[in-house]
Amino acid sequence: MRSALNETSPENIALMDGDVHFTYGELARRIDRMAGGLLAGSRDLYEKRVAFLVPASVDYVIALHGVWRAGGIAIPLNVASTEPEWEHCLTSAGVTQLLTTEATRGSIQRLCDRLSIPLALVHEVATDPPAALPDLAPERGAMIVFTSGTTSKPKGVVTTHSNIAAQINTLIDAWAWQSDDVIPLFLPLHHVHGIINVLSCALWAGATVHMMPKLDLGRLCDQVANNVFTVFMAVPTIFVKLIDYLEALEDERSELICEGFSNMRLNVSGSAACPIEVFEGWRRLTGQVLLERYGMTEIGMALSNPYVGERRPGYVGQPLPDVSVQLIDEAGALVTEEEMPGEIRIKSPTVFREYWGDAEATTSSFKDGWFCTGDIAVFEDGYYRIMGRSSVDIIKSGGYKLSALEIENKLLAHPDVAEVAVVGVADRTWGEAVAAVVVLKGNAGMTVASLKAWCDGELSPYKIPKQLKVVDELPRNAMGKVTKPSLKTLF
Ligand code: MLC
Ligand code: AMP
Repeated sequence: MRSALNETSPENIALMDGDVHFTYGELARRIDRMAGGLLAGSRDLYEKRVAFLVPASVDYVIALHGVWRAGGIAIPLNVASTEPEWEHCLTSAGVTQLLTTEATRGSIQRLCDRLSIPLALVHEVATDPPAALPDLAPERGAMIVFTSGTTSKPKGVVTTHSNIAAQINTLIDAWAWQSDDVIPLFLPLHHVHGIINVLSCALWAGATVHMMPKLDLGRLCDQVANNVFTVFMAVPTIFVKLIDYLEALEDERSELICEGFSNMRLNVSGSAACPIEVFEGWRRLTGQVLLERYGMTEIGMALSNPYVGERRPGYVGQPLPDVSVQLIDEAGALVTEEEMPGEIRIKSPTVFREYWGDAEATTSSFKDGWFCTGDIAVFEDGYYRIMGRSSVDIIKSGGYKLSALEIENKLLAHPDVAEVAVVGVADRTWGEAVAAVVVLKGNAGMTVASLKAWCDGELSPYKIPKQLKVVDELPRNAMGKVTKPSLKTLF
């Protein structure tokens, strides 16, 4: 893979960063200069891990592609994380260099100094590229994305150049990406939805991406009303927020924006279950029939409603090309009958190589060569429907996958907390909201506000509990294990 950047029309606009545009030709030159600077005279970075803390901007793309081009493994960090969270990523992945910007340097400089990781600003690194950049075998590691799971700390998912190429190609074909597409990118750029489905597909197709460092509904809708975009991709929470926003506007303005959405060729929802009310609400307002798809950091996208054909509300469609799907029941047998639930297992060229530095977790996540997703689905009348997850310890809030165990471990460090259990409770906006059930020490008191204040700087804002119940004791089963499903009824 050269660098996953379309090379057929160098004069086409690849990126809009605020009011400034960058053509494909200009971007390719900047990426090569970045690669040259990272190589600093050596021939190849040989999978050296280079992390970057860069907001959505042209610098982000230069950092990501520059590392790829130089043969390193790119590790995009969450700009909203806290120092302990970054420290886990940097140390567990053995990061040896960090790239950042003037705006973000202040928040990570102290950590890099403490960990003795050299830090550089993206624009300072670039030099003249060497005559030859390394030739990259497809099976070489390209990226590590950190994802939460059933373990306390997030795991680093390593994808190869070949995995990334397969993840992009399958979507380009399935959703008919074209070089005249224009898409807004407001999703976080440390997860595959933003990195692969939006940014990488667009840059491979030769399309234009509008980089937005933050979701700003007003500014976004101004551009939608001006018919700037042809494709729109978001998580269900964003469609909920948009529906509320549009319904609160005066009729004339709302109609203009809805027409802008209606004129697009494709609106996609994913990363969490799209409630049928949201699917219907969006169709009522904009006329767009949302295309819902299902994916995961470890596998890219696996199931999708059709681009042409029936998009069924509440369903995630069929396997994408080259993706094989099995449902396995609790007894470990292949589900062969319709309407019988089973765990989704995947075999596909899109499936990741390994969890970085965790051979045991890698091995145990595969059975007979199939990746075990932990998601439960049924197959009904030609379409898959996601029913939930096998683990109560995984919470999906606003599209982010959160580990209840990670949040519990942090809350246990609170001086007044004796015991704690964290669960996800149904929430109209977030899908699931983080809720904590706490047993306090002695006569201590606690409110949601005081808990939130304590969590500030310890946990990324979206992991901080939104609801709290103080109880005398946690309900446990005969084995002494907290019965989490029963806790959800407290809220
Ligand atoms: C923000 N907040 C959240 C939250 N996002 N709370 C819970 N869950 C979330 N996801 C809280 C903040 O802590 C803050 O709380 C308040 O909301 C306002 O913060 P904000 O940053 O201004 O919110 P907003 O910009 O509106 O962010 C909402 C969002 C964002 C939906 C745009 O969460 C988002 O970008 N989510 C997408 C995540 C994603 O891309 N996932 C894909 C993973 S890959 P307070 O208390 O301080 O006011 C994957 C595979 C696949 O899943 O299939 O795609
Ligand atoms: P992540 O680990 O952040 O990549 O999140 C992947 C998880 O998001 C999957 O394992 C599912 O649980 C969930 N997910 C993604 N898309 C959908 C969808 N369309 N419906 C339901 N859950 C989804």
